[in-house]
Amino acid sequence: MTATESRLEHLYADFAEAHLSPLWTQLGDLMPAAPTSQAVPHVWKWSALYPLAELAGDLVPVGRGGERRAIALANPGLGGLPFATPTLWAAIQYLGPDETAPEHRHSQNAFRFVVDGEGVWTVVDGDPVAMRRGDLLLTAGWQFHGHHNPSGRPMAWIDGLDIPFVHYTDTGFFEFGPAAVTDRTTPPTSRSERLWAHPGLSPLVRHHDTMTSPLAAYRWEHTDAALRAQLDLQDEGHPGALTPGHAGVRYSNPATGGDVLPTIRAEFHRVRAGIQTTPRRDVGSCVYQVFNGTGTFDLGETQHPVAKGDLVVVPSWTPWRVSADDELDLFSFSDAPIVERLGLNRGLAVQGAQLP
Ligand code: 1HN
Repeated sequence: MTATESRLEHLYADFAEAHLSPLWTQLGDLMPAAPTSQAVPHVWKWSALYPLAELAGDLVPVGRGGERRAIALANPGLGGLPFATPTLWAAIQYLGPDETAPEHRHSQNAFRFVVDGEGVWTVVDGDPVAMRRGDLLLTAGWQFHGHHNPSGRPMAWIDGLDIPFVHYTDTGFFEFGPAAVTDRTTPPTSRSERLWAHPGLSPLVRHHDTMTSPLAAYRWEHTDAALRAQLDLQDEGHPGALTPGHAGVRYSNPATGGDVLPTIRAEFHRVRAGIQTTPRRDVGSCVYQVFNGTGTFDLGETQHPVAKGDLVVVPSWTPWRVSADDELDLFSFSDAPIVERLGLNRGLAVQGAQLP
């Protein structure tokens, strides 16, 4: 070893001792030419998830402390962390007959999406919100919420939260509420819908929070009708669908037209039988759940057949597309509001999205 090499070795040892780290050895890792996510494309099959949630229902009580019988998707690329992507948390939650998930609130924003079943009410800041097949239900950060199941049948749904983002930014607070939900009535329509779910009409009430939708429930009848209309209009020769055979809607805040939550975007897509979507790659990560139908997700180099209930993670900058075998209905959520508000968006359709 030359004298210089020996002095360099000491320099690196001194850096480590002093908790310092030289950029020149790490630039490629810290600043790749394009995003290289640690998260990997992955599919969780509903046929595997649901029986495990059912088993947890038999064996694990739900109550104060544990709070929720929710089983999170742990992306195989994220070293065992209970995170679906670097920003998004996703889980299957299961509530048995006559069970209650106690009230609490947290900074993390949350939603539920129901792939099947009904019979649970989620009580959001005292407003009982029925949960039914195809509905998107919101719980914005710091709203008290608990769930109860008076239906006599178990129910499962998916939860999506910005837990990883709040974790990495050290911005989370949490508070317990009552162990029993405050309002156990079971109205078919929440107070938030009675105020806010009239198309094109905003009530003349105070609503100062512009980052969070005041509407707690987006009902399947409306989503389904909007998608059907897009495809019908296309058939009639009018502009409507996104691309031929592919209809899409974004769930929006009726007060602003913006995203439903400050950190999470939610969408629903319908792809006709035999149609393949335009390949894309986007900055930021996304999770899909198959609501109905069968098809194949191409994620980078890999192909994944999917069926009802399956959950698919598309990491940042992964080229992907979907092909529908029969008509394919897809719910999706992403961290796009974070990416867009911070000016980091570089979404690309077609160009750059090379797929085999
Ligand atoms: C939560 O409150 C729910 O309300 C679901 O259903 C998952 C994960 C971590 C912390 C709070 C819910 C959660 C959660």
